[in-house]
Amino acid sequence: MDRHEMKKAAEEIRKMTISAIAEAGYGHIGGSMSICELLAVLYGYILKIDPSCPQKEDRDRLILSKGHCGPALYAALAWKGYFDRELLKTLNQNDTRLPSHCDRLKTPGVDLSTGSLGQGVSLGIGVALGCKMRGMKNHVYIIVGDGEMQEGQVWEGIQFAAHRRLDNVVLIVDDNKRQLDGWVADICNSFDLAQKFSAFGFTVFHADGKDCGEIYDALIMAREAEKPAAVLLDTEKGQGCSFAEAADFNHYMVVDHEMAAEAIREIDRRMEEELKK
Ligand SMILES: Cc1ncc(C[n+]2csc(CCOP(=O)(O)OP(=O)(O)O)c2C)c(N)n1
Ligand SMILES: [Mg+2]
Repeated sequence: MDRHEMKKAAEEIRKMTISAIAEAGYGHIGGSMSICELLAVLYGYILKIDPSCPQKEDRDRLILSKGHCGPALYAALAWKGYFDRELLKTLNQNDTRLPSHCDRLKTPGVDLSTGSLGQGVSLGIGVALGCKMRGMKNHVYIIVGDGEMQEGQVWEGIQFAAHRRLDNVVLIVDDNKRQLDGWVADICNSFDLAQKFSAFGFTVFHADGKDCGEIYDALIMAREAEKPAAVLLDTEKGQGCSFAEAADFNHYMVVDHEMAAEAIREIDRRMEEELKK
């Protein structure tokens, strides 16, 4: 797998996300930035999907349980060819097909409506059970926030997936250390997520969430595991976007065109350096 190509895709998705949020004027930048590498690997190399047939029955499913990060998912879907990139300019506008939070009835490629934290996990596990019951061989990938892991509903779902040995479930935690208004460890510590997942009957994998190669390897192993799998991604909220990395509060920010242009210039510089390696 070409790591440069994966990184290029991640940076492209990052730039598209920043531009879309700047066009809207504000948005959930922090948690969108921390999943750009993950989305590039999923949409570029892992998901068995067909953008020309978004409803294909036996497709893999991708559920963004942290549905407030819709902007990054839309950028990845546009990058993959589900719709025209121009549509990203309508993010969160009146009557848009790209609302701030994910809506499966509005956006081609969105498998589940999300935004109420916790629900995407239990709904996604229900989808995985349904796929199994129909004898399908696909996988259901669920992206959950580290703050979101505080929701009780998440653990009900995890227990159920383990009980039914749903080996088609891959639950990916975006461990960016921050939730809405502070550090997860200060607000309500999750303690050792790997130990908790193991105790609940999941197989656990780790990856550096900035390293596309590591993400790819972890997802491949998770997909092949004989039990439901969790992938814990070590990320940074705002990652790869200069103004978001620098901000004390980066969950949701006002973003103007100048900020976006500067951040994009930096990404381009970084990519040039990367390609020289
Ligand atoms: C049930 C529920 N409670 C509260 C919120 C408001 N809310 C939106 S995002 C967020 C913080 C989520 O933190 P985390 O899961 O860590 O996501 P990330 O850091 O990736 O943005 C909160 C509290 C919500 N969307 N749903
Ligand atoms: Mg978080």
